[in-house]
Amino acid sequence: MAKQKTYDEHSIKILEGLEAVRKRPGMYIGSTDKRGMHHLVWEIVDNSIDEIINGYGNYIKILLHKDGSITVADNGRGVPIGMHESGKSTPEVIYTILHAGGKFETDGYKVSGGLHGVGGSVVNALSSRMEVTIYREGKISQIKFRDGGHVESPLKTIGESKKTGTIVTFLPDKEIFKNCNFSFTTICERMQESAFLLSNVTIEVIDEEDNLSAKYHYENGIVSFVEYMNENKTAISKVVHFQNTKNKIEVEIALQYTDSYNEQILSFVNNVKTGDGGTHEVGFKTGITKAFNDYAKSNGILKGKDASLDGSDVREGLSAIISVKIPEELLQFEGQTKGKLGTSEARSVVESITYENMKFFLEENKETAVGILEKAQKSKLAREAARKARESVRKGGGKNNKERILSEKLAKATGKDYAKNELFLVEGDSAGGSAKSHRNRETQAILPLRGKVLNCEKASAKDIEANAELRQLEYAIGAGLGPDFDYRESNYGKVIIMTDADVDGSHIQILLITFFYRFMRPLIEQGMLYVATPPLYAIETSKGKEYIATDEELEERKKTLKGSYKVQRFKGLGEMNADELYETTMNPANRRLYRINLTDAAIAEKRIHVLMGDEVAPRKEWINENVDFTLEDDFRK
Ligand code: 28G
Repeated sequence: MAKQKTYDEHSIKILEGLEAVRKRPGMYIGSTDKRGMHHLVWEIVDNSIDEIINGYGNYIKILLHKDGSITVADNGRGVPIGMHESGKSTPEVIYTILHAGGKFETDGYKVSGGLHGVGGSVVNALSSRMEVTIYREGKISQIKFRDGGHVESPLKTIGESKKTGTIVTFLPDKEIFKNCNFSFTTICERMQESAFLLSNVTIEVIDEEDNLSAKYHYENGIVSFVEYMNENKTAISKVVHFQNTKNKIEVEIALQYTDSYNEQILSFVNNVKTGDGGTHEVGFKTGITKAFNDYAKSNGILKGKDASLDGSDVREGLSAIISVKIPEELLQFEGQTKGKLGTSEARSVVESITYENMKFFLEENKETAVGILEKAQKSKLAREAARKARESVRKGGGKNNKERILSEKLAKATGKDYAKNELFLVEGDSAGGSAKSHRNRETQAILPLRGKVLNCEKASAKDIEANAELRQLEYAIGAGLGPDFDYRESNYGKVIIMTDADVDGSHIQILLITFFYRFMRPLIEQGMLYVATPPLYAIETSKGKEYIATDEELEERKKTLKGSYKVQRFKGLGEMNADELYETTMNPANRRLYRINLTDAAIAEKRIHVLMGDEVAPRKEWINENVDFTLEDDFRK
């Protein structure tokens, strides 16, 4: 008979497991910054979502407490409370034993989302305090942990109740997550998305510190999601909604056309966002392009064999949600963050379901079909005209005009290794002047921007051409616009937005990021767009001057400073002298750049709606609720 491990040996093994998580948190939650800390919340909430998807419960509540801890509660069946064969209670096992299948495991393809109980122990390991309260079998039971998963008080009954459900409270370990706090807005954005995907579930988020609350409940799921995406746009079709299952892959899609010039497609696999798309998105795009081209040809709208519409023409003005459910054995994810679906079966399944349903929709809604096709044809003409114009510029014609426009403001880099060159977009002529005078002339180019740039939320390529500031930007980068943009032709390997660290500055960041998101998206996809983070403070001591990036770092530094010192707060770039600006914010040896990713950009775009929308009400609300929350806040880690 195999020797049984003693209770103590067993406990030591468990603590070693939790310790491994604390040693390399990045392996389990990606990072230990703000994003990583929010990952803890997603892990716990995912357990509630799994319970609800299994058919138990319809309500999730999240409370952000004043002390930095957070509570997640659901009304599912409650975690089982029986004893495990090891002599420990089931909740103790669930929250202390590492389960296989961490999302960031390095074995390649692992399921993201939808694994029961995974993550609870990881969250416990990274928390200085965790409490699990369970309503089940007529009782209220509770277990408490401290310092990364050590049992402080084993599971015991603390009361009676007829309710069922699970409540988890945890305080992320400050040693691991330095200077981080939970963001009400970030949690709300994610929970709203979950509520759209799980129709008829109520998700409530409450911030006890700032007295904010939000409640999400959508009866019509992803149809409501598309309506929400198009809230401030003018629709030119009704919402098209279809679902079907083939080869064990379940597909649900909602889409609607608007009169805007942009496409917005969000995709999900097993309720988890696939930020980098993948086979399901590819299948959707192929299917919808084919449906429109077939319809247009068989109805005499497109004639001749080479006159077909490109995918990007057919998607102009399209908003869509693609939600697929794939069984575990077929799931494959790709890419660094595993945000891209790799399952190849999903491509053909989504393509054929999309094609069949869109063909049917177009046949049944001829007027809408013709409207969308007219728009797609205009897009095609505009695309061809833009390409011809660019070609003629490249061949020399029109070059003088372009040169003249550029010479006015752009201070170029002299180096010819374009990938090494950097374009700084600088808020204000005075900071622009400083940046020009002290830059590294070989690799750094400066384009000063005067005040707020155009809001591109609803702009077309034509609007960009009509706007002097954005036209300069387009020409400076020199790689085209919209569907014709080709990042390989960019004159710069990095484009760096440099604004004041104030509300106007972050507003300009949001406007610029939205411009890039809408008209030069591959630049973001390729990781070529950055935000500079100028220091907020300078401290002058007898030993000299030093620069401090954030409020938190200032407080830390003050603790260690002896003798007298002077603190200067930089309200804008213009308050630094040119040398300071270069050394702190532009010099690659010292600066900190924040790289914009697609998620940041999508958030910026959504925020612009609220910030700039025609409706006064949401704007006021936004300012009231988010005065402390700008994108900039996310950039300063
Ligand atoms: C509040 C914050 C996070 C949860 C449940 C419910 C059950 C459960 C959770 O079972 C063991 C292992 C895999 C199924 C299951 C209750 C069956 C019967 C549950 C949560 C059993 C864990 N009764 N609710 N875990 N699994 N909510 N919310 O964590 O096979 S976790």
